Amino acid sequence: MSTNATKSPKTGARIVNGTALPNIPWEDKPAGCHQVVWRYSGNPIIGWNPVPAAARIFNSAVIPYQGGFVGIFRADEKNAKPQLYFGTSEDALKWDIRPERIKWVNEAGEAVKNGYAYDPRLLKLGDAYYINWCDDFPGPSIGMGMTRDFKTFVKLENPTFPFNRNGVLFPRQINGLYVLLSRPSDSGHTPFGDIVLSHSPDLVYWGKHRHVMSRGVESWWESTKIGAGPVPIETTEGWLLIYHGVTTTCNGFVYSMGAALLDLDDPSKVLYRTRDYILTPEADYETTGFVPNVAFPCATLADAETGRIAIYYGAADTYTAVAFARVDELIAFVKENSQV
Ligand code: BMA
Repeated sequence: MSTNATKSPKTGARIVNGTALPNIPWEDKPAGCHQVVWRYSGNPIIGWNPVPAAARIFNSAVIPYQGGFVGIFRADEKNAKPQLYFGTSEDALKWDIRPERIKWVNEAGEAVKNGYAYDPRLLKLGDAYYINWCDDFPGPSIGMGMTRDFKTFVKLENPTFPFNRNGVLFPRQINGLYVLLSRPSDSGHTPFGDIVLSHSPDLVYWGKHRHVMSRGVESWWESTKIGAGPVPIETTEGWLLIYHGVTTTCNGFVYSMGAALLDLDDPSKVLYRTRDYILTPEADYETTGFVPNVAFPCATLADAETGRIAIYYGAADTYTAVAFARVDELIAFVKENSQV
Protein backbone atom coordinates (compact mmCIF):
# COMPACT_ATOMS: atom_id res chain seq x y z
CA MET A 1 0.00 0.00 0.00
CA SER A 2 1.31 3.42 -0.86
CA THR A 3 1.18 6.21 1.67
CA ASN A 4 -0.02 8.81 -0.81
CA ALA A 5 -2.82 10.06 1.43
CA THR A 6 -4.54 13.03 -0.21
CA LYS A 7 -5.62 14.91 2.86
CA SER A 8 -5.40 18.25 1.11
CA PRO A 9 -8.23 20.58 0.39
CA LYS A 10 -8.42 21.34 -3.32
CA THR A 11 -6.23 24.16 -4.63
CA GLY A 12 -8.70 25.34 -7.25
CA ALA A 13 -5.97 24.67 -9.83
CA ARG A 14 -7.24 24.52 -13.39
CA ILE A 15 -5.97 23.41 -16.78
CA VAL A 16 -5.42 26.38 -19.10
CA ASN A 17 -5.11 26.54 -22.90
CA GLY A 18 -6.74 23.10 -23.06
CA THR A 19 -10.05 21.96 -24.46
CA ALA A 20 -13.05 20.19 -23.00
CA LEU A 21 -12.90 16.42 -23.49
CA PRO A 22 -16.27 15.10 -22.28
CA ASN A 23 -15.53 11.64 -23.72
CA ILE A 24 -12.28 11.20 -21.76
CA PRO A 25 -12.07 7.63 -20.40
CA TRP A 26 -12.82 7.90 -16.72
CA GLU A 27 -13.62 6.16 -13.46
CA ASP A 28 -14.11 7.99 -10.19
CA LYS A 29 -11.68 7.24 -7.41
CA PRO A 30 -12.84 4.06 -5.65
CA ALA A 31 -14.17 4.54 -2.12
CA GLY A 32 -11.42 4.02 0.42
CA CYS A 33 -8.59 4.73 -2.06
CA HIS A 34 -6.08 7.09 -0.47
CA GLN A 35 -3.87 7.55 -3.51
CA VAL A 36 -3.74 10.67 -5.63
CA VAL A 37 -3.53 8.53 -8.80
CA TRP A 38 -5.74 5.46 -9.17
CA ARG A 39 -5.77 2.66 -11.75
CA TYR A 40 -8.45 1.84 -14.32
CA SER A 41 -10.34 -1.27 -13.22
CA GLY A 42 -10.13 -2.69 -16.77
CA ASN A 43 -6.31 -2.62 -16.89
CA PRO A 44 -4.38 -3.64 -18.81
CA ILE A 45 -6.08 -2.23 -21.89
CA ILE A 46 -3.59 -3.89 -24.30
CA GLY A 47 -2.20 -7.36 -23.55
CA TRP A 48 0.31 -9.82 -25.01
CA ASN A 49 0.50 -10.32 -28.80
CA PRO A 50 -1.88 -7.48 -29.72
CA VAL A 51 -1.08 -7.64 -33.46
CA PRO A 52 0.44 -10.58 -35.37
CA ALA A 53 3.80 -8.84 -35.86
CA ALA A 54 4.28 -7.61 -32.30
CA ALA A 55 4.61 -9.37 -28.97
CA ARG A 56 4.02 -6.38 -26.70
CA ILE A 57 2.66 -2.82 -26.94
CA PHE A 58 3.49 -0.43 -24.09
CA ASN A 59 5.00 3.05 -23.40
CA SER A 60 2.65 4.61 -25.96
CA ALA A 61 0.98 7.95 -26.70
CA VAL A 62 -2.62 8.88 -27.47
CA ILE A 63 -4.46 12.08 -28.41
CA PRO A 64 -8.02 13.16 -29.24
CA TYR A 65 -8.67 13.32 -33.00
CA GLN A 66 -11.84 14.04 -34.99
CA GLY A 67 -14.18 13.19 -32.13
CA GLY A 68 -12.37 9.94 -31.29
CA PHE A 69 -8.77 9.12 -30.44
CA VAL A 70 -5.59 8.11 -32.22
CA GLY A 71 -2.38 6.69 -30.83
CA ILE A 72 1.26 6.09 -31.70
CA PHE A 73 2.25 2.82 -30.12
CA ARG A 74 5.56 1.31 -29.17
CA ALA A 75 5.37 -2.24 -30.44
CA ASP A 76 8.17 -4.69 -29.77
CA GLU A 77 8.14 -6.96 -32.79
CA LYS A 78 8.94 -10.64 -32.59
CA ASN A 79 12.63 -10.05 -33.25
CA ALA A 80 12.36 -8.03 -29.98
CA LYS A 81 13.12 -4.72 -31.72
CA PRO A 82 10.78 -1.80 -31.01
CA GLN A 83 8.91 0.04 -33.80
CA LEU A 84 6.08 2.57 -33.92
CA TYR A 85 2.56 1.55 -34.89
CA PHE A 86 -0.58 3.65 -35.43
CA GLY A 87 -4.01 2.95 -33.94
CA THR A 88 -7.48 4.43 -33.58
CA SER A 89 -10.14 4.20 -30.91
CA GLU A 90 -13.65 5.45 -30.23
CA ASP A 91 -13.27 5.44 -26.45
CA ALA A 92 -9.46 5.50 -25.92
CA LEU A 93 -9.67 2.12 -24.16
CA LYS A 94 -10.35 -0.42 -26.94
CA TRP A 95 -7.73 0.14 -29.63
CA ASP A 96 -7.67 -0.88 -33.27
CA ILE A 97 -3.95 -1.04 -34.02
CA ARG A 98 -2.83 -1.26 -37.64
CA PRO A 99 -1.02 -4.54 -38.32
CA GLU A 100 2.03 -2.87 -39.90
CA ARG A 101 4.50 -0.40 -38.51
CA ILE A 102 4.39 3.28 -39.51
CA LYS A 103 6.29 3.99 -42.72
CA TRP A 104 8.12 7.29 -42.52
CA VAL A 105 9.05 9.56 -45.41
CA ASN A 106 11.52 12.43 -45.31
CA GLU A 107 10.60 16.01 -46.13
CA ALA A 108 11.19 15.25 -49.83
CA GLY A 109 8.65 12.42 -49.64
CA GLU A 110 11.25 9.62 -49.89
CA ALA A 111 11.00 6.50 -47.75
CA VAL A 112 13.15 6.58 -44.60
CA LYS A 113 14.68 3.44 -43.17
CA ASN A 114 14.38 3.10 -39.43
CA GLY A 115 16.61 1.05 -37.16
CA TYR A 116 14.40 1.06 -34.08
CA ALA A 117 11.94 3.45 -32.50
CA TYR A 118 10.48 3.50 -29.02
CA ASP A 119 8.71 5.41 -26.23
CA PRO A 120 6.74 7.88 -28.42
CA ARG A 121 5.20 11.13 -27.27
CA LEU A 122 2.48 12.83 -29.34
CA LEU A 123 1.11 16.37 -29.35
CA LYS A 124 -0.67 18.98 -31.42
CA LEU A 125 1.42 22.07 -32.14
CA GLY A 126 -0.31 24.66 -34.29
CA ASP A 127 -2.24 22.78 -36.97
CA ALA A 128 0.03 19.71 -37.10
CA TYR A 129 0.73 16.72 -34.90
CA TYR A 130 4.27 16.04 -33.74
CA ILE A 131 5.78 12.80 -32.53
CA ASN A 132 8.98 12.40 -30.52
CA TRP A 133 10.55 9.06 -29.78
CA CYS A 134 13.83 7.38 -29.03
CA ASP A 135 15.38 7.05 -32.48
CA ASP A 136 18.29 5.05 -33.86
CA PHE A 137 20.66 7.80 -35.07
CA PRO A 138 22.49 5.25 -34.97
CA GLY A 139 22.53 5.06 -31.19
CA PRO A 140 19.62 6.28 -29.06
CA SER A 141 18.74 9.92 -29.70
CA ILE A 142 15.56 11.97 -29.89
CA GLY A 143 13.53 11.46 -33.07
CA MET A 144 10.97 13.95 -34.35
CA GLY A 145 8.19 13.46 -36.87
CA MET A 146 5.13 15.31 -38.06
CA THR A 147 1.76 14.39 -39.54
CA ARG A 148 -1.35 16.34 -40.44
CA ASP A 149 -3.65 13.42 -41.20
CA PHE A 150 -2.13 10.32 -39.53
CA LYS A 151 -1.71 8.89 -43.03
CA THR A 152 1.56 10.51 -44.12
CA PHE A 153 4.24 10.56 -41.43
CA VAL A 154 7.17 12.88 -42.15
CA LYS A 155 10.44 12.34 -40.33
CA LEU A 156 12.11 15.64 -39.41
CA GLU A 157 15.60 16.50 -38.23
CA ASN A 158 16.73 14.87 -34.97
CA PRO A 159 16.74 17.54 -32.24
CA THR A 160 19.58 15.76 -30.42
CA PHE A 161 22.45 13.46 -31.31
CA PRO A 162 23.22 10.31 -29.26
CA PHE A 163 22.89 9.53 -26.49
CA ASN A 164 19.56 10.91 -25.39
CA ARG A 165 16.07 9.65 -24.56
CA ASN A 166 12.69 10.86 -23.31
CA GLY A 167 12.31 13.84 -25.66
CA VAL A 168 9.10 15.71 -24.79
CA LEU A 169 7.93 18.94 -26.45
CA PHE A 170 5.90 21.60 -24.67
CA PRO A 171 2.50 22.13 -26.32
CA ARG A 172 3.14 25.78 -27.21
CA GLN A 173 6.01 28.18 -27.71
CA ILE A 174 7.30 29.87 -24.56
CA ASN A 175 8.66 33.40 -25.07
CA GLY A 176 8.65 32.81 -28.83
CA LEU A 177 10.64 29.56 -28.73
CA TYR A 178 9.80 25.86 -28.86
CA VAL A 179 10.96 23.97 -25.79
CA LEU A 180 12.04 20.33 -25.59
CA LEU A 181 12.73 18.30 -22.46
CA SER A 182 15.20 15.45 -22.81
CA ARG A 183 17.40 13.16 -20.79
CA PRO A 184 21.04 12.75 -21.88
CA SER A 185 22.02 9.12 -21.39
CA ASP A 186 24.34 6.35 -22.55
CA SER A 187 23.82 3.62 -25.11
CA GLY A 188 22.68 0.93 -22.68
CA HIS A 189 20.39 0.68 -19.67
CA THR A 190 21.59 4.08 -18.46
CA PRO A 191 22.51 4.06 -14.75
CA PHE A 192 22.19 7.87 -14.36
CA GLY A 193 20.12 10.72 -15.71
CA ASP A 194 18.71 14.20 -15.16
CA ILE A 195 16.09 16.13 -17.10
CA VAL A 196 17.32 19.06 -19.21
CA LEU A 197 15.60 21.36 -21.68
CA SER A 198 16.55 23.07 -24.94
CA HIS A 199 15.06 25.92 -26.99
CA SER A 200 14.49 26.29 -30.72
CA PRO A 201 13.07 29.00 -32.98
CA ASP A 202 12.08 26.51 -35.70
CA LEU A 203 12.09 22.91 -34.33
CA VAL A 204 15.34 22.34 -36.30
CA TYR A 205 18.12 24.21 -34.48
CA TRP A 206 18.29 23.68 -30.72
CA GLY A 207 20.27 25.55 -28.08
CA LYS A 208 19.99 27.58 -24.88
CA HIS A 209 20.19 24.32 -22.92
CA ARG A 210 19.17 24.35 -19.28
CA HIS A 211 19.25 21.86 -16.45
CA VAL A 212 15.72 21.24 -15.08
CA MET A 213 16.04 18.66 -12.33
CA SER A 214 18.30 15.91 -11.06
CA ARG A 215 17.55 12.39 -9.92
CA GLY A 216 16.42 12.28 -6.31
CA VAL A 217 18.82 12.42 -3.42
CA GLU A 218 16.41 12.17 -0.49
CA SER A 219 13.73 10.36 -2.52
CA TRP A 220 15.11 6.91 -3.10
CA TRP A 221 12.36 5.82 -5.52
CA GLU A 222 14.03 8.12 -8.11
CA SER A 223 17.65 7.85 -6.97
CA THR A 224 19.07 6.33 -10.19
CA LYS A 225 17.56 8.45 -12.99
CA ILE A 226 14.51 10.46 -14.03
CA GLY A 227 12.92 11.25 -17.39
CA ALA A 228 10.04 13.40 -18.60
CA GLY A 229 6.82 11.49 -19.20
CA PRO A 230 3.77 12.90 -21.00
CA VAL A 231 3.64 16.32 -22.70
CA PRO A 232 3.38 18.85 -19.84
CA ILE A 233 -0.10 20.12 -19.00
CA GLU A 234 -0.46 23.90 -18.68
CA THR A 235 -2.25 24.84 -15.46
CA THR A 236 -2.92 27.94 -13.40
CA GLU A 237 -0.10 26.80 -11.05
CA GLY A 238 2.59 26.05 -13.66
CA TRP A 239 3.41 23.28 -16.14
CA LEU A 240 2.33 19.99 -14.62
CA LEU A 241 5.02 17.45 -15.52
CA ILE A 242 4.45 13.78 -14.80
CA TYR A 243 7.77 11.96 -15.00
CA HIS A 244 9.32 8.58 -14.34
CA GLY A 245 11.84 8.00 -11.60
CA VAL A 246 14.00 4.92 -11.28
CA THR A 247 15.63 3.21 -8.34
CA THR A 248 18.13 0.34 -8.46
CA THR A 249 17.46 -2.74 -6.36
CA CYS A 250 19.34 -6.02 -6.10
CA ASN A 251 16.81 -7.33 -8.66
CA GLY A 252 17.23 -4.46 -11.12
CA PHE A 253 15.53 -1.16 -11.88
CA VAL A 254 12.08 -0.15 -10.57
CA TYR A 255 10.21 2.55 -12.54
CA SER A 256 7.66 4.71 -10.67
CA MET A 257 5.91 8.01 -11.45
CA GLY A 258 6.37 11.42 -9.87
CA ALA A 259 5.03 14.88 -10.65
CA ALA A 260 6.43 18.41 -10.67
CA LEU A 261 5.26 21.94 -11.38
CA LEU A 262 7.52 24.01 -13.64
CA ASP A 263 7.42 27.78 -14.01
CA LEU A 264 5.14 28.83 -16.88
CA ASP A 265 7.57 31.44 -18.29
CA ASP A 266 10.78 29.55 -17.58
CA PRO A 267 10.14 25.80 -17.28
CA SER A 268 13.75 25.15 -16.26
CA LYS A 269 12.63 26.46 -12.84
CA VAL A 270 11.09 23.72 -10.71
CA LEU A 271 8.47 25.23 -8.38
CA TYR A 272 7.39 22.00 -6.67
CA ARG A 273 8.26 18.34 -7.03
CA THR A 274 6.81 15.36 -5.21
CA ARG A 275 8.95 13.76 -2.53
CA ASP A 276 6.91 10.53 -2.77
CA TYR A 277 5.98 8.69 -5.96
CA ILE A 278 2.44 9.13 -7.24
CA LEU A 279 2.30 5.57 -8.63
CA THR A 280 4.69 2.64 -8.19
CA PRO A 281 4.43 -0.93 -9.54
CA GLU A 282 1.96 -2.79 -7.32
CA ALA A 283 -0.57 -4.40 -9.69
CA ASP A 284 0.27 -7.83 -11.18
CA TYR A 285 0.52 -6.36 -14.69
CA GLU A 286 3.13 -3.88 -13.42
CA THR A 287 5.19 -6.25 -11.30
CA THR A 288 5.13 -9.21 -13.72
CA GLY A 289 5.93 -9.25 -17.41
CA PHE A 290 8.85 -8.95 -19.82
CA VAL A 291 10.56 -6.42 -17.52
CA PRO A 292 9.01 -6.59 -14.02
CA ASN A 293 8.35 -3.46 -11.96
CA VAL A 294 7.96 -0.83 -14.64
CA ALA A 295 5.30 1.91 -14.75
CA PHE A 296 6.36 4.24 -17.59
CA PRO A 297 4.01 7.17 -18.45
CA CYS A 298 4.09 8.55 -22.01
CA ALA A 299 0.78 10.40 -22.47
CA THR A 300 -2.21 11.99 -20.83
CA LEU A 301 -5.68 12.90 -21.98
CA ALA A 302 -7.05 15.89 -20.11
CA ASP A 303 -10.49 17.45 -19.87
CA ALA A 304 -9.87 21.17 -19.32
CA GLU A 305 -13.49 21.64 -18.32
CA THR A 306 -13.51 19.28 -15.34
CA GLY A 307 -9.79 18.79 -14.62
CA ARG A 308 -9.96 15.04 -15.17
CA ILE A 309 -6.72 13.45 -16.38
CA ALA A 310 -6.19 9.96 -17.81
CA ILE A 311 -2.54 8.85 -17.69
CA TYR A 312 -1.36 6.28 -20.27
CA TYR A 313 1.57 4.20 -19.16
CA GLY A 314 3.47 1.11 -20.11
CA ALA A 315 3.39 -1.66 -17.51
CA ALA A 316 6.26 -4.16 -17.16
CA ASP A 317 7.35 -3.41 -20.77
CA THR A 318 4.45 -5.68 -21.71
CA TYR A 319 1.08 -3.99 -21.29
CA THR A 320 -0.61 -0.64 -21.85
CA ALA A 321 -2.45 0.65 -18.80
CA VAL A 322 -4.43 3.72 -17.73
CA ALA A 323 -4.63 5.58 -14.43
CA PHE A 324 -6.65 8.61 -13.40
CA ALA A 325 -6.11 11.82 -11.45
CA ARG A 326 -7.85 15.15 -10.92
CA VAL A 327 -5.73 18.18 -11.67
CA ASP A 328 -6.67 20.12 -8.51
CA GLU A 329 -6.04 17.14 -6.24
CA LEU A 330 -2.79 16.19 -7.98
CA ILE A 331 -1.47 19.75 -7.77
CA ALA A 332 -2.45 19.99 -4.10
CA PHE A 333 -0.49 16.78 -3.54
CA VAL A 334 2.56 18.03 -5.47
CA LYS A 335 2.62 21.22 -3.40
CA GLU A 336 2.06 19.62 0.01
CA ASN A 337 4.41 16.76 -0.67
CA SER A 338 7.10 18.88 -2.32
CA GLN A 339 10.79 18.10 -1.87
CA VAL A 340 11.78 21.49 -3.38
C1 BMA B 1 14.15 2.29 -20.41
C2 BMA B 1 13.44 2.39 -21.74
C3 BMA B 1 11.96 2.10 -21.57
C4 BMA B 1 11.71 0.88 -20.73
C5 BMA B 1 12.52 0.91 -19.46
C6 BMA B 1 12.37 -0.34 -18.61
O1 BMA B 1 15.54 2.42 -20.56
O2 BMA B 1 14.00 1.44 -22.61
O3 BMA B 1 11.42 1.89 -22.84
O4 BMA B 1 10.33 0.84 -20.39
O5 BMA B 1 13.88 1.07 -19.78
O6 BMA B 1 12.83 -1.48 -19.27
